[in-house]
Amino acid sequence: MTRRRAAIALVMATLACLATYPARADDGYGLWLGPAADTATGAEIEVPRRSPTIDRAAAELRRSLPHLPAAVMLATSNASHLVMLDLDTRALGHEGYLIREVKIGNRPVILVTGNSDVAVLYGAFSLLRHVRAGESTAAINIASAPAIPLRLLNHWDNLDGSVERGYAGQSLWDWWTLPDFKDPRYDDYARANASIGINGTVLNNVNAKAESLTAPYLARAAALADVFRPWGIRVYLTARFSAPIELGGLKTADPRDPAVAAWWQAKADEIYRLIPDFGGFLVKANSEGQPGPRDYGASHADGANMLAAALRPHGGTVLWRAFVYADTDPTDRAKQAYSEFRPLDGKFADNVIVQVKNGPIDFQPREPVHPLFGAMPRTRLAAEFQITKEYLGFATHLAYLGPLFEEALDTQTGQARGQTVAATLGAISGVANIGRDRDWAGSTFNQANWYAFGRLAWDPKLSSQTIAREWSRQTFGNDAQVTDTVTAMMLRSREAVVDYTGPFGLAHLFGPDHHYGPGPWIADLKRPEWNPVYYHRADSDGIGFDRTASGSNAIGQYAPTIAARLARPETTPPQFLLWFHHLPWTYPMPGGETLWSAMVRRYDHGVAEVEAMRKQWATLKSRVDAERWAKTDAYLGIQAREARWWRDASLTYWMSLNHLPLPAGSPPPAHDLAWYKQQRFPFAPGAPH
Ligand code: BDP
Repeated sequence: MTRRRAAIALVMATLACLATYPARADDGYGLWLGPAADTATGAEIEVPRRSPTIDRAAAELRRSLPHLPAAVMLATSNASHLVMLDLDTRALGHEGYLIREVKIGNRPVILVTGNSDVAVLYGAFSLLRHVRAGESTAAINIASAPAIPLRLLNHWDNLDGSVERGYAGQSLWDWWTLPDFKDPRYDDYARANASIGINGTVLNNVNAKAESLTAPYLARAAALADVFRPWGIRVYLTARFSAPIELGGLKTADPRDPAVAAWWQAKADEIYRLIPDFGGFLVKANSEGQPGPRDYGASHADGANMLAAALRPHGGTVLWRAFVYADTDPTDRAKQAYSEFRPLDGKFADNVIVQVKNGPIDFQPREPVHPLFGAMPRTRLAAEFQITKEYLGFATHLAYLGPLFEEALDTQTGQARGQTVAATLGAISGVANIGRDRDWAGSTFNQANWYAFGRLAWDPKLSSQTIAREWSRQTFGNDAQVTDTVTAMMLRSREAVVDYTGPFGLAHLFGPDHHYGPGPWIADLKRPEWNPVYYHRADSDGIGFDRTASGSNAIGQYAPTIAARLARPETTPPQFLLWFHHLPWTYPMPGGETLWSAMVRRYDHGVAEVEAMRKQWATLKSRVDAERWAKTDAYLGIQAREARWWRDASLTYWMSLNHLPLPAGSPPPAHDLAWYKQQRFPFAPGAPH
């Protein structure tokens, strides 16, 4: 090739590249906040009174807000400049904000205000969202206050750096180099959380180690708390109930023993000397082998109240988990938390919050809501969701959880007129999906789940669709085709996972321990309720768990109006059919087809949905930066393969029981049942150790 032709070829190749890859590579580190602007943006920001928090709000606007026709003023509502405006900010509470165009000394000013510095910070992030969405600031007037006071991430991070059910690399917290080295990433983490209104973080695993309460680890937690404080984020720790024995050398951890209470009181005092705004303890007690008050014949309320008394002088809170089940109760695992906690309503101290998983079993792709919501009117409750996708395909499957969170939060409890689950909450916790991966969450789309959790925790009335659009625009820019396509993919994604893993309310069909892949045939684990067969109860005649009065009567734990609907399969929402009913394979479904053929159709639909998402994503190749495009594309490939595997393995197994053929047009599974049963995944990520 002559030099000239080579040069032309080079130019052509470059042009082709430019045409295909419009944006520079983006490794996703900037999350929905985008990469840092290279230069100042020109927006005029006025700050009458500075503080570490207000400074952060100002820096945020200086770095990302474009020039606006009016200056932006960041000031708390008590600032002298604002007196003559006579704003009524009482309804905003401590954290709510107001963004309004006002006149100050005859000048138009976009005022961002609230009753505290952190409220102003939240307002600044809200203004950025507004402008990034392409909305005008003329006559802007936005007021917003959080619906739920405590909005927390729960990290299941271990002191050795591993993360239980974590699929985004090692723990962010480098306990080994803390407190001397404060990785700048800790600040970036807090900033991202503040941008969506998260105001607390539990640093360590609910399967807790007592060592996290020793002086060296408390000093490390204090270093993190110092970084998070200006962002309005308080640190919480999990507390191992037997710590007085393990660390204090006591003979017992009985909550009624004064020496035990004194040990916790001294520990709380020690913590607050280091972390004056320490949030409190999260406790998993008498659950899956964790120690707790029941070991001594004391109740959950006895245990929680003893810890609450230690925190009370300092203003701390105990989050006591209701995730309990025991093999001593043979009836139905779905009933156990209610059976143990409902009788304790009114017995918990007022700085105790009982933290209830969104569903009665365990973070399945779909569960009905937990019957405890609305059923403990004299107890503060938290809802616990899993943001990390333990049961929805780990990091690789695209599953937008906005619809899952929304569905639970919007559900009517039936306990009080018009009461939704969201309305019963004093706190909300999300098990974090964050690790040391460059993109934080293991994939770009997993970032959306962190984002959606925070946005819904602030305002449970937001729709998951609105949040998806908002996230897409901030993450990929304002190209309408990208926003529409990404939103459409996101909105179909969770239902696809439900369909290919377990339609119609089937649940807990996952491989043991690691929970990767299908294992509906598993029947030999030690405890009955660890086995998938316990949940689906399939045999040659039918499938599903009878939770009506003729079965475990779990429906009796719901409010009477809800229970009445669940009592009969015809009035049970189809998505929960097999959760509540055991039905013949030939049960006639509403459209006339049999249950079996409807099930197969759903499995097939789940697989087809993933193919559809792949095709949608392919159309964005020239519109999304190459790095994020390629990773998502590869992950969708994994998901397509694994969706097919789930469908094939499940159908093969069901057919081994019901001996029914596949409906016409449904492709035969790729392997026989023995092949699926033989698959082993000893190094699957996230398993506890
Ligand atoms: C289950 C997880 C397990 C957790 C447990 C919990 O498999 O790793 O420890 O929940 O929430 O879903 O305590």
